[in-house]
Amino acid sequence: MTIDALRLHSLQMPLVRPFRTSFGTQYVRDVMLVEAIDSDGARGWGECVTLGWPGYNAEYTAGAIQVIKEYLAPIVLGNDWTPDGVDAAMKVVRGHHIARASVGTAVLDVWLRRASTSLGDYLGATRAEVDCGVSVGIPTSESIEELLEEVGMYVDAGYRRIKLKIEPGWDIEPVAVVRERWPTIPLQVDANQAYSREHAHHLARLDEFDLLLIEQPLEEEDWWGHALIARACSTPICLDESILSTESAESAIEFGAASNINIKPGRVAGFLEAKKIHDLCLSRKVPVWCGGMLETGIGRAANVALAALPGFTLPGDTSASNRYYAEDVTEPFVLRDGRLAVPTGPGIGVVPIPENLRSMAVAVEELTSS
Ligand code: NPQ
Ligand code: MG
Repeated sequence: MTIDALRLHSLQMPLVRPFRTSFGTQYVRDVMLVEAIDSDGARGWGECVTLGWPGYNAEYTAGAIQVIKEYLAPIVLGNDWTPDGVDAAMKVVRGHHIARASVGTAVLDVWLRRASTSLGDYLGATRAEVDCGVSVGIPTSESIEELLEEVGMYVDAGYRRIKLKIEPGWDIEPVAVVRERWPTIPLQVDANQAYSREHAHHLARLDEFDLLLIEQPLEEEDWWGHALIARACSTPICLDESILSTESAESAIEFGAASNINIKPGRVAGFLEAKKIHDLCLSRKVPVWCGGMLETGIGRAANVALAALPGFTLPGDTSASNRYYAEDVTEPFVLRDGRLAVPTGPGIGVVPIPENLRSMAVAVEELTSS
């Protein structure tokens, strides 16, 4: 299967409500969708899950586009690929995992559609639907009432797990109030690297709220720090930004830095690596769950297939389309009984709705081997 062209579709998608985390507030999602076209005209899609600026990690959308144009497209275009072959070939580009994942997933999608195989089947999904959680930002007003209103809306919608963004100054009180209102709901927090090692005893105060996990309290590369926090807290520590590969997942487990892992295919440079991390964690009895990067239906479809693997035993941030967008670029993913159905069609099982793609796109760049 020879890839003749890559089309980079840049979309601006307004969020239904501001999404504030410890690293800033997002009002619009800078989306980039990679469309891969093979020599027979078959097409595949991959979502580049970078933010518009390096707030979550060091990658950002304009940078990913440049790395794809300058370094990844010359590797991929005009050559014949298998899914693992293209991922391996792009490893010559150090880092830039999200950029590599977006191209590798588009190529994987073409390959799967030609083989009439769904991504779920290819990865080893064992479920037809997945339990869904939801990530709740810090209210821009920092009003507890506003937080309770938003959480209440998601509980009423049927989400099976609530995740609260926290940062120093917005942690103990909001968690206590939500736990008091909903004493038994599965509840966890995500700090997005906002704390330091000196906060170990402060974070241990969260132990009284029966949380599923505390996600990424410290900076990406602070392995020893996360081991220290894990010793200070009885609440399990989960890593997100720190886990870049199967080797870092194994290191996190062996160092005692994490007792469960948030898997994001973009962050680990693709779905094949995501599956490898799943398989390692399954063998070590370490629970995993599927993280979210406010994907459109393109990335969401693929994430839901991954979340259907047996080791994904915690609800993921695989929320419905309407959690973030009034209108999705694909048919919307709709929550039913707190779950999303795994797409069954070939490849990722969805495609952009042409008129939505046209109306949401702010730029399209076509890269060919000539
Ligand atoms: C996390 N996601 O788990 C990330 C953080 C995050 C659902 O909390 C634009 C694109 C804005 C991706 C804001 C969730 C984002 C983003 C926050 C990811 O750490
Ligand atoms: Mg996170």
